Amino acid sequence: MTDRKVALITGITGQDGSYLAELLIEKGYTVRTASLVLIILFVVYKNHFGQFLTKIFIFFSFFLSPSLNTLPIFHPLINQYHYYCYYYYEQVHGIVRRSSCFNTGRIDHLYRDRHDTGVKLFLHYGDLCDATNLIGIISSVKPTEIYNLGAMSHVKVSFDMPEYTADCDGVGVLRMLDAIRTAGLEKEVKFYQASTSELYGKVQEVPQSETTPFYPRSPYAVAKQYAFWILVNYREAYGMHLTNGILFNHESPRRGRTFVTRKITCAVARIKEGLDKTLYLGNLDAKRDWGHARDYVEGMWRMLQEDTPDDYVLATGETHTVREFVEKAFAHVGIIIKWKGEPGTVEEEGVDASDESRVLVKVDERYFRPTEVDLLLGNPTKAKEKLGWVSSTPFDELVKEMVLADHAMVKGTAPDCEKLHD
Ligand code: NAP
Ligand code: G4F
Repeated sequence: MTDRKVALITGITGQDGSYLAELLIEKGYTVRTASLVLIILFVVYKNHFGQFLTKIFIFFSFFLSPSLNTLPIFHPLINQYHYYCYYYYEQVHGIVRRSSCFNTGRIDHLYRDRHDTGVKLFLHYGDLCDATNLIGIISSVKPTEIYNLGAMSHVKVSFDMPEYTADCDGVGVLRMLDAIRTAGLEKEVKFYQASTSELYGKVQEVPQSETTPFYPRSPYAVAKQYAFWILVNYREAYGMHLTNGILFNHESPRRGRTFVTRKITCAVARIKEGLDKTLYLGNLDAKRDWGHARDYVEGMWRMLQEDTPDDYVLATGETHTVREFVEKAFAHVGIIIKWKGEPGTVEEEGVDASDESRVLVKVDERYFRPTEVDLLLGNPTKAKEKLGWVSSTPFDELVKEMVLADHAMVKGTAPDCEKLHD
């Protein structure tokens, strides 16, 4: 393994990809740029500073570079002289799918034109279904860490597009692993695979941990199960540093709007502002272990800092129903939901407790799944003990942050990071 730090993220335009790119840039993946620039400056001006001071400085800039890099006083120098060590500046790379309109809304705040100084994020067109393209990108970028977050990630949609889901989410991982081997980087790269709690499906024990048997319940989960095992096989067969992160649901204001949490918080904001009347949902009794995406990308990073690859569950250790999420989200805009009708049927509805003629939530069977995952509850003990990782955003805080963000967006006081609609 090398001490270069060059990360490549597939799925960088998605929720997790955007938080991870932010995290890696924040973590100072440009550390060596700072030290190199400063060394060059001191060597060039050594007569000015004197030999002794220069040697001392070089010594400290190698060993204390992380702290030097974070000092704002050095930022103008780093930006001005970055071309002396351009190589080290190209630290975070992302693969973006070609689209007829911009799909980079979640990372636009990180992206700068390549002709500018101090560029930290580089984007490449690519697709997990195109092996030649993946070999080309991996061979030229020569990453030291790959985070494979790209996927057709919607469970319900996977029933409509099972073959594509298998290709992208299952075989796509095989393509990535073989691209690493083709590029001759199997001893250089640490690889993270975005595995999922959906693998537990029809759960065989509660709570679920790394040792719980899998029982996938959707084409999405079956594809991800192939990905999980091909990774384990390549790890054992070729001694590669490959890690599965079995992540339970994690949400944020950047969550896609067709996932249930964001669908709810968007609707709550629009109903509050009088733009919509009713929110239509499927199974209100499904239970999920919901954390915050920002916490979970920190866990992904920690997994790849380990010397030995392994598989880890990331979860909060708490579970809540969709119904509870709905109640809490409406409560944040001052609306109390009262449930009426036969629970668990399409007859059930949620009305405004202060004006029962206002039907705010209805059940639409269009959102039911052919096979459902009723209960997910993770046991994150291994991640806590080995990585020192814990989920730090409580459920109430997560719901509140999402509602406030969507309310601000609907009122036009905050930007809309993407324009997808359910
Ligand atoms: P997301 O917001 O749906 O993002 C998915 C990303 O994958 C997007 O950047 C998307 O590009 C990209 N993508 C889709 N098809 C691709 C293809 N054929 N080739 C290359 N890229 C492709 O998902 P997320 O919530 O960030 O989740 C990230 C990963 O973690 C996914 O693999 C997901 O299955 C997994 N996961 C998520 C959770 C969760 O609760 N969020 C839990 C467990 C596992 P576009 O922007 O162009 O669509
Ligand atoms: O928000 P969801 O669509 O997420 P789901 O199916 O749990 O999958 C997410 O988490 C997985 C990790 O466990 C990831 F691997 C996956 O990529 C994705 O990020 O649905 C959550 C629950 C389900 O039980 C669903 O049936 O909410 C229920 N639900 C009820 N009404 C609904 C709706 N889900 C959606 N999307 N839309 C509804 O109207």
